Amino acid sequence: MATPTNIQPIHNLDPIKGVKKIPLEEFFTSGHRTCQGCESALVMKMMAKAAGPRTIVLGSTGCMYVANTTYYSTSWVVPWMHTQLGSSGSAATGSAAGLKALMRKGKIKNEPINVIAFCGDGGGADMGLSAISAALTHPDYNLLILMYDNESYANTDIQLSGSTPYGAHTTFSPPGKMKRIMHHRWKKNMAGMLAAGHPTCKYIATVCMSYALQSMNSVRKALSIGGPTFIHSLDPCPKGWDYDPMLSHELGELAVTTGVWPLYEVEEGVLRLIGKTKEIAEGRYRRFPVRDYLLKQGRFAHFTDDDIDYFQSKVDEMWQKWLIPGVIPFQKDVDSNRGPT
Ligand SMILES: Cc1ncc(C[n+]2csc(CCOP(=O)(O)OP(=O)(O)O)c2C)c(N)n1
Ligand code: SF4
Ligand SMILES: [Mg+2]
Repeated sequence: MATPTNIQPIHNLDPIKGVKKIPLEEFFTSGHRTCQGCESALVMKMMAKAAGPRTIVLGSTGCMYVANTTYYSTSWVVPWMHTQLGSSGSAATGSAAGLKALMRKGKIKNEPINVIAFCGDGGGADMGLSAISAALTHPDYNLLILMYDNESYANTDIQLSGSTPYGAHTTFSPPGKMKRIMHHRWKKNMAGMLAAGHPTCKYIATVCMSYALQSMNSVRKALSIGGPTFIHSLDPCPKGWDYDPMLSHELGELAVTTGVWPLYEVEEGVLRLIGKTKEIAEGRYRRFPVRDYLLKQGRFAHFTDDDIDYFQSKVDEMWQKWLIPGVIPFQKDVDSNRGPT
C-alpha cells in the first residue's frame, strides 16, 4: 500500500538531447483516421512520446477525438478519455485532483503520473477558455493543457475560430464578389494572454512540430516543473488551410521564419524567445516575407497584394512595436513616471 501524502509526485523528465535519443516506443500509434499530412496527429504522437508510459491523456471534442477513436479502434496506447468540447481545463483539474486524493488515501501507489489534457483552438481559445484559466490558477495540481491549433473548427468542416488568421477563407468566411475579406479580426494571442494573467502557472510555451525536438522538450519541461502548465501548438492542417499534404512541415517552418508564429516559453515568470524566433529578435536571422507563407495556402488564395501588405504590416507591428517582439502587445508609456491624472 502506498504511503499517504499530500504531495502529488512529479516526473523528472530531462530534455532529450538530439533526435537519436528520442525514445522509439510509441504511445500514439496506428489506427487513427486523420488526414494525410495532419500535423495535429503528429503533435499527439510526439507529445505522448515525450511524456512516456505513465501518462493519462484527456481530450476535448474535435479532430483529435473523432479521428483518433473511430468505432472500436484507437491509436492511444496510454489511458485516454474524451471530455466535452469546452472542458479540457476542468477535466485536467478533476483528474489531477482525483489522482492526488487516491494517492493520499493510499488507494493507489504514490508515483508520478502525468495528466495531459488537450483541446483544439475552438475548444480551448474560444469555448473552454474559462475552464483553462481556472485550471491555471490551481497551484496544487500537476497538469499540462496542450492546445493544438489548426486555426479553425476543423472537425465540423472548417468554421472560423478566435484563432483563425485575418482574412482566411473558412466555411464561415467565404470570400465573395461583393466582399473579398470576410474575417477582419486578428488571431487571439492565447499563450501571451495566459502568461500575463496567471502567475500561478509555472510554464507556458508556444511550439510547432516542425521543430519536433524543441516541442517535445517543452512538453517534458511542462510535466517536470509541477503545478498547472500550458502549451500552445500551431499545426498546419492540409484540409482547412488547403494545401498539398507534403507541405505540412515546410508551412510550420515558414510560420516561424516569417515571424507569424513566435516561439517562446515563460518559465516561472521568466520569458525566453526560442530557436529561430530568438535569432530573428537578435538580428541574426532575417524574417521571411509573409507572402512566402500565405500564398502556399488556398485559404489565402483570394488575397490581393494590398491584403498581403496589410498582413505583413500587422506582423511587422508585432515585431517592432510590441514590448516583447511578437509576444506582449503593450507599449511603454513615454512618460512612465507620471502618476494618474
Ligand atoms: C458544446 C458543443 N458545441 C458544438 C459541438 C460540435 N463540434 C464538435 S467538434 C467541433 C469543432 C472543434 O474545433 P476545435 O476545438 O478547433 O478542434 P478541431 O476540430 O479543429 O480539431 C464542434 C463545433 C460539440 N461537440 N459540443
Ligand atoms: S481536418 Fe486538419 S486537423 Fe482535422 S484530421 Fe484533417 S488535417 Fe488533421
Ligand atoms: Mg481547431
